[in-house]
Amino acid sequence: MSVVSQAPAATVRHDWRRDEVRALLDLPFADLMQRAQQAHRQHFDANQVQVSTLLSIKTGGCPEDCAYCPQAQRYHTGVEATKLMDTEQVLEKARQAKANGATRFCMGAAWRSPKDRDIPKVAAMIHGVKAMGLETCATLGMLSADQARDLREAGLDYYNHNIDTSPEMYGDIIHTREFQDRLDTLEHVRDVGMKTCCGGIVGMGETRHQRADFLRALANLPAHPDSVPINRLVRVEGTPLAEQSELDPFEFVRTIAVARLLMPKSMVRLSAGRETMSDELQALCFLAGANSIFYGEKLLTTANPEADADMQLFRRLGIEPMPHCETSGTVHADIAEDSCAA
Ligand code: SAM
Ligand code: DTB
Ligand code: SF4
Repeated sequence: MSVVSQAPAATVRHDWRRDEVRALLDLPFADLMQRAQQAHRQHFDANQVQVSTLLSIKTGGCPEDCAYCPQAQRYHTGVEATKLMDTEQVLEKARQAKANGATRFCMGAAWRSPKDRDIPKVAAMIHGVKAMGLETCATLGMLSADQARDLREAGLDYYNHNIDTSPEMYGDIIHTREFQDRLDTLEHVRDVGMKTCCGGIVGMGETRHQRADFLRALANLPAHPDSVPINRLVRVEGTPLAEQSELDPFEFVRTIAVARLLMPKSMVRLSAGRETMSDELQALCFLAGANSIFYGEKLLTTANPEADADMQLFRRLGIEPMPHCETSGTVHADIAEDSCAA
């Protein structure tokens, strides 16, 4: 208790110790939820959730060995490898996403890193999506400094690149690139002024201590990620983690709550894994400070809840989609709506 009370939890810090984070994860559930709510309401309207749509612009056939991933070529998951989509097809999907109320469009590719020749094609997609008034996000694997600059110049707002798990556990999950490679890509992204989207996966067999270390690693990055996707492992047949036992749902909620406390101004995304969550569990995640979701029936290759089900859940909980000018965490709900160009 003493470790927790010494640290005002909702301040923006980059020097979290593992025992402090662990102490937050260990709080009685009601105390943790109350603190997370308080931090959430300090920076956001607790009744607004940001809506992103995800599109796989290049699926499967990935040379990497991420133990959770249905798109790794070496696992037999039934995912068919495709080529990079045509720009016009991508733009059509973005138009649909916008018509359905998304404010951010995230394009994902199953690459270790993009080839330089891919960059102009992706740049054209980004340019077109941005021109529709959507926020743009991409997740294409590792980036060089030059690639990050080119994507920024094409109008990319966010780059998603996850640390995925704690530094300690990383080597058990991925062998084809290092934790440091991830940090390097994040640095290239920050250096060109793009916003970072960085989080990871829980439920891969980690201990609570390792979850604390995963959260600590995120919060101690040189800048807090603007968006923090917290994915619950989707157990896909054929991957090494297919038989992993399910994480206690309250542990998942605790992870969200501590992410909210450590990174109070960031968007915390209740990301993969919602398809198998009850409405009640998702509501608890929103109460814990999650304020973003992926909307639309598919993530990259796995299922997401039906759009109608999400809209119904929003209605039942009195949640409104967040206009995109409020996603930085610095614009409080009290600020007049007319200052928002969304
Ligand atoms: N290939 C790029 C990379 O790995 O950086 C981008 C796409 S990759 C699919 C994006 C993220 O999706 C991963 O970092 C991981 O966090 C998440 N992800 C992949 N498979 C998942 C699964 N089965 N369950 C939960 N999250 C998953
Ligand atoms: C993130 O952290 N989660 C999203 C997004 N970033 C790209 C991807 C989830 C993928 C889940 C497995 C699949 O659908 O293939
Ligand atoms: Fe490839 Fe990304 Fe999947 Fe890893 S997570 S196997 S890099 S698509």
